[in-house]
Amino acid sequence: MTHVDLSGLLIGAATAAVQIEGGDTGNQWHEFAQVPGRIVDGSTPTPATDHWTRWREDTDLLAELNLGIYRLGLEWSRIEPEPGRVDQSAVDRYREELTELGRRGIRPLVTIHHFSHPTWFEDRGGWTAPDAVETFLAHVERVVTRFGDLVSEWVTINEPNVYASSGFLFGEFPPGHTGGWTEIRRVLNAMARGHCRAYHLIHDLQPDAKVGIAHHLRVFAPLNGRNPVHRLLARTNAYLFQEAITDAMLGGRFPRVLGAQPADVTPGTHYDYLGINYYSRSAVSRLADGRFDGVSVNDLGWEIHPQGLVEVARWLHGRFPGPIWVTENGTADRDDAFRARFIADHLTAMVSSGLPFERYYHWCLVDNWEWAQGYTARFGLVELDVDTMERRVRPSGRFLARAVAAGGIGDALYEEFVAGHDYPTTP
Ligand code: IFM
Repeated sequence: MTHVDLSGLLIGAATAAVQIEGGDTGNQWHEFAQVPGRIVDGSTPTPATDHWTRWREDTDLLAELNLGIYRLGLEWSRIEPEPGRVDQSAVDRYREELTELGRRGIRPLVTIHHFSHPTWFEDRGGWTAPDAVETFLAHVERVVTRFGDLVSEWVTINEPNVYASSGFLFGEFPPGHTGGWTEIRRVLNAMARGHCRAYHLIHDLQPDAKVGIAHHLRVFAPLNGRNPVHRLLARTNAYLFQEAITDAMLGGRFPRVLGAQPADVTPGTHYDYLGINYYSRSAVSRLADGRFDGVSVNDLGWEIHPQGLVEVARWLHGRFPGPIWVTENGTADRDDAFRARFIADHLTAMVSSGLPFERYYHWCLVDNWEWAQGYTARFGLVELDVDTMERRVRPSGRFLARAVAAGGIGDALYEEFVAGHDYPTTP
């Protein structure tokens, strides 16, 4: 069956400040990217997509694509370039953009921490510093008091598990450490405390706010289902990578593996929605990611496994009931060969699941600066010419726009954009 009814879903796009804005030299990614070899194409987050100056054009694109919701980040280092000093011109610039989104009827969901923060915070130890949580909370309060009249939906922290593992185990994110669990635990413990306390702080300031995290969840499957070691490792990876931190952040309950229960966090509900960033499945035979043979993959070699979105959402919802917002889902597809199919397959899986999916934010709007992948991974509904900064809507962008306008994917739309556009597969 090809027809999918999308009338019960709000559909939009998601972005992150450093990945699109360009021109900010005060964040730790700017510094990290200066060292040759860290970013695959040698690029830095300037100019990214130059959204800082081209935001009106990008807002036009959101409207052109019929997207009624938009997830964006506020860059901490722009707002507080030095400890305690607020840059009013940055606040004004963000307010202008948020005001325009409101005028267009595009509802913003604002991320407060998305992998980046000021260099001065990083230099003090970042999330491993003893006062990290208090420093973050001061920033949260600053942001909510300055933007709360324009924003009522917040993501406190994006993908704490990716931030901690990439920055403190794999060395691919700043600070580029390859240590072990001790540092990761400190980071995760601080981020979870920061989120739980921010949840209450935001509600004190804005009782009707909707607050959550954007949690990176993946499927961990044993490479060989009959191998008990693979099965055990798949369980272990899932627990250490995403399950323990879920309990701490959403339930305020810190499993021992994340350190002691903090005195300032009481177990209870710490979310208003379940934010899920979903991309792929891992085939596990060791403590690192692997992949099955003969599966569909994107340009980065990530398995495309739409049903996995339902699987992780069912697990999360079973543990923490609530409305589900897919805060990110998308794929690296430079030639736009299969993105429309990817979107159709994930939306179909969501809608047929019977789970309370309320929103879908596609990652991302315009091809962006993809952290350690630089400009090489193309996730956009809109193609970016990195030399001219020219934007061009891809066919998959037009497909999504038409699906939103029609309230579903009908047979004709499916035939035009999806049929015959198959995924690449591995041998
Ligand atoms: O670009 C990232 C984003 O910042 C966090 N989630 C995954 C995306 C694709 O890799």
